[in-house]
Amino acid sequence: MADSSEKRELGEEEINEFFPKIKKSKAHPESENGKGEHKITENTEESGNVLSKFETAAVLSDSAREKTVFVHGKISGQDAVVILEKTPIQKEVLSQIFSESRLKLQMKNDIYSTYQLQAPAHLNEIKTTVVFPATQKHIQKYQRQESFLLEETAEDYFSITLPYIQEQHFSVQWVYNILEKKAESERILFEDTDPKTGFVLLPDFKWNQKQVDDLYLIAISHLRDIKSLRDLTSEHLPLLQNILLKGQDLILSTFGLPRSKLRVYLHYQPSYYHLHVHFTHLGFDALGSGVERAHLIQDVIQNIQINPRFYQTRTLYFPVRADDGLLRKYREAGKM
Ligand code: G7M
Repeated sequence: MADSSEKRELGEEEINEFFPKIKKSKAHPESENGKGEHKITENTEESGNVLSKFETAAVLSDSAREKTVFVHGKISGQDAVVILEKTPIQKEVLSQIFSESRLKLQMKNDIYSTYQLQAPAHLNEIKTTVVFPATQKHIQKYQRQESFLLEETAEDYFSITLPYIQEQHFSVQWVYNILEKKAESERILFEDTDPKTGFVLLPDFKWNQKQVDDLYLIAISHLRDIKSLRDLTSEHLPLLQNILLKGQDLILSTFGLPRSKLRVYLHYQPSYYHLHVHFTHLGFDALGSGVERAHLIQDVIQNIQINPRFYQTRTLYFPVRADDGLLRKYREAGKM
C-alpha cells in the first residue's frame, strides 16, 4: 500500500464530478451471448435486487486476504457468477464510523480490547459484480485452479496459441460497447478519437472509484485488429506512446498521481483479445500485476524500438490454469 502521506482520497464532490452516475442504456442487439438478450449492464439508480433470486451452486474461490468471494449460481435457471468484495475504508467516513456504529466487546485484557463494530448500512457496502448470463468460460475463469507457466516460442504462438484463440471466439462485445458509447459512456475519463493512435480511458470495473490507493483504469485502443502483445510492431509505437503519455497526464490532472506512482502494463495472455492497457496505482498489488503476466508498457516500447519484430520473434512466458484449453493443446503438442 502507498504511504499514508501519499494517500489521496476522493471527496464526495470530486467523486461526483469525475464519476457522475451512469445512465441506463439500451440492450445492444449483438450482446455477449450473441442473442441480443443480454442487457448492457450499467449501474442504474435503485434497480431492484437482481440477486434476490440467485441460487448459489458453488463457491468458485475466495480469499480472506483480498476479502473476496466468487460464487457460481443460477438466476431463473441460467448460469451467473457473482463477485463480492469488501472495499477499503475511506478516511472521510471515519468519524461517522466511530460515532454511528454499535460496538460489541469481544475481549479485554489489560490495555488491549477487541470489538465487533456494526457500522450503519450505508458505510458497510460490498462491491458486487454480476456476470449474467455467464458462460462456462466465465465460470472456469473464476474457479480456483493450480497454475502452470507456459513457454511459448514464436513458432508455438503461430501453430498452437493463435489457432486456439481464433477458435475460442471469446466475446469482446463489452469493449465495442465502450468504444461505440453504448455502455459506460459516462464513465469515460478521456478519449482521443484518432482512428490509429486514439483510445478511450475509463475505470476498470474492478475499481470502485472511491479512493486513489487502488486506482485502476484501462485504456482501450480504437484500433480493433491488435489482439495482444504478439501483434505489436514498430507501426504501433505512436499508439503505445500516446496511450502512455496522455493516460499519465489525465491521471495526474484528475487524481494528482504522478507517473512515478503508476504501473502501466499489458497482460500476456490477456483475457480479452483487443488491445488494452492497464493503469494501476504502484502501491496497489493489483491481481495480474506480477511478472509472469504483466509487461510494463515502457519496456514494451523500448523492446520494439530495439527490434521492430521483437514480439513476433521472442519466446514469451505466461501462466495458465489447470483447466485451460490452451494448456491441453500444449500437452497434446508434447510441449509440457
Ligand atoms: O486480462 P486482461 O488484460 O484482458 O484484462 C481485462 C480488464 O478489463 C480486466 O482488468 C477487467 O477487470 C476489465 N474489464 C472486464 N470487463 C468485462 C469489463 C467491463 O465490462 N467494463 C470495464 N470497465 N472493465 C472491464
